Amino acid sequence: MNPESRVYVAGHRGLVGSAILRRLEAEGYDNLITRSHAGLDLGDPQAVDEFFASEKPEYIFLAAARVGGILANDTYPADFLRENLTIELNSIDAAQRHGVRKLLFLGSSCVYPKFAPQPMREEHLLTGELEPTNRSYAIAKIAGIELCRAYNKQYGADFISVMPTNLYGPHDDFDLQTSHVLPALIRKFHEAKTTGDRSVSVWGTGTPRREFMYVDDLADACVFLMKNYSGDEIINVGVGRDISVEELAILIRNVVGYEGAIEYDTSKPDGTPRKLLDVSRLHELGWEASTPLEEGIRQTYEWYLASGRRSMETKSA
Ligand code: GFB
Repeated sequence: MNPESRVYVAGHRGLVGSAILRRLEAEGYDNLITRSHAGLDLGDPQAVDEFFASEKPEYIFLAAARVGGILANDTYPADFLRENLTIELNSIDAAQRHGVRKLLFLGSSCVYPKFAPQPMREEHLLTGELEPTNRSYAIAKIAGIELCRAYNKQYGADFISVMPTNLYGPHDDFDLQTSHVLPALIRKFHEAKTTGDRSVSVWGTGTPRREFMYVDDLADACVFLMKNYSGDEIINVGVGRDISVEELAILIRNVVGYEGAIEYDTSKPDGTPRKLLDVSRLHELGWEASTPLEEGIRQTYEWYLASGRRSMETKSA
């Protein structure tokens, strides 16, 4: 892959796809191909086929997906399963039939068993029961991994699968019903600071542990792996450290500058007790994350504030 290559970033308006696009643009790629959801429905096999026939992408970052936090996954399992399966099947199959040189598929750390040994190594895939709150999403992502492997084996394709840890950053979803914990807490603390609320509600017990990676680091890792790795083995992408939800809440409260209390709503699920990836395989390949968590949270909070200003400006324009 080089700056002249025809590179399709699927899902370029989302958290991950927008970061990959920024990363490639910064490196001078000038044959980037993108489509909004309205411009191309990846759930429609015929539309996908026509798009591949006309655009002839050589490299694909498959970052299009139905994603969401613990509540959205638990409430809409059929949507998460159906939409992710169809996106993966249509894109991966078309990539093979239209001679795409290489495809990078983005999975998720939730493909690993709920009680996998920590940190979770790539070989722990398919060794135990999944976490029930996101089993449908996880099974769709496991199917994506298997599609890549099967197309490599049967057709000699060069499709790789990358398992990112919990991600955050610019263009994240800040809707409290569908978002992940980090953007949700940025919004909750910011709104409580603005309105003067005496406390903020954090879901669950605060004890679950998660690993958080700034999405620009993930984008860098994806470009690195596209250039430097081929094979059937999945590759974990994370920072190698985790923190509890309680520690995260305190960190975000400090960044936002909120002085009220934190309350735990134990009617909401905790989900997996711990999710930390073993990233030694990625380190051996020669890549490590660089953005410290507090710095990434600051940048995300700044983006959140600016995006609020942008939407106010759009409304008043
Ligand atoms: O980020 P999150 O929604 O997803 O939740 P998962 C992580 C933890 O934060 C859970 C707690 O223990 C939540 O109960 N939490 C506390 C909150 N306050 C909040 C809040 O206001 N909003 C949210 N959303 N959580 C997802 C999977 O699991 O992780 C997906 O459902 C995917 O499939 C994604 O794998 C990366 O880490 O539990």
